[in-house]
Amino acid sequence: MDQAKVKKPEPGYRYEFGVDELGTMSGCLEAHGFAIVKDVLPGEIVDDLKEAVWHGTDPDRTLKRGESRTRHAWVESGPGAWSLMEYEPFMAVHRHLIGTDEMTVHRSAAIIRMPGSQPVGWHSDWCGFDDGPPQNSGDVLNRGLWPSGKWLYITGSRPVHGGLCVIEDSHDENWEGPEGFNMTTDRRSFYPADEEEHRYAGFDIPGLIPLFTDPGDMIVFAHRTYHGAFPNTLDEVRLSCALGFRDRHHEIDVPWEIPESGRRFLEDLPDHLHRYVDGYTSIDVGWRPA
Ligand SMILES: O=C(O)CCC(=O)C(=O)O
Ligand SMILES: [Fe+2]
Repeated sequence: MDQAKVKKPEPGYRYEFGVDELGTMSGCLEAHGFAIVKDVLPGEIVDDLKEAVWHGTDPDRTLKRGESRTRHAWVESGPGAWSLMEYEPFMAVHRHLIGTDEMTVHRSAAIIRMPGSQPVGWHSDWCGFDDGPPQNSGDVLNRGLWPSGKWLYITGSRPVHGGLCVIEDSHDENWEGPEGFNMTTDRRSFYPADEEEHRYAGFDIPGLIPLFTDPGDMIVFAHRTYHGAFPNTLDEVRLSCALGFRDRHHEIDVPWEIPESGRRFLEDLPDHLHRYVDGYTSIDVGWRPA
């Protein structure tokens, strides 16, 4: 597929909103499973975040062409990441999405995708299709019903640059996969009906919405929404990060010890931001049941 030919979609409804249109933004999120909030961050903050993504994810700049790396619990990497909580217009979007100002940091991540990096196969981040005993950290943290994706693509999202895409309406409980595709056994992904089960990573899918965003925009999607990312075909590094919250009254009893970097974060975080870490769980992505 020639990614350069992929056009910005016109699905017949509005999915881009200003920071002063959060009510209609939520309407789109509820109806179609995704929305874009335009210009949440000014250029200076975007520039600081680029530094913070490198610092938290690949401080020695060792990544090579074709590689990608994800830093989990990126908020723990230092002031460059956590000071995002001091930027009120950003926090206002989160208060709106979570429905309260009593929020605690839930999950955060930063991703670097080098030129030539591979696509991200289709998946839902939600782990609530199965409600059995948790098998990994995702089963512990990703079974909530609040919006899962709250991404900042701080080098912009474009198909040629490893941009994000979603499938419209795929957040619906009764969604059975795109036409011509079967759901995987775990329901976290889908694959062409005439192939063996796997996580599909192609982009010829009915309902596909390739997202085109500017560096200060926020991409929001619902907990079940299926999404994937194009390969990065440009000679420019793709950077993205996310810092998400949950209602602090939604307590999560985690089976792991808070790792060292999480303990240091809680110690170093300035007092005025402590209101956002009541019940903070950090993450141990290697955790498995005994
Ligand atoms: O890198 C991307 O664009 C998508 C990442 C993603 O969906 C994830 O980390 O769950
Ligand atoms: Fe995802």
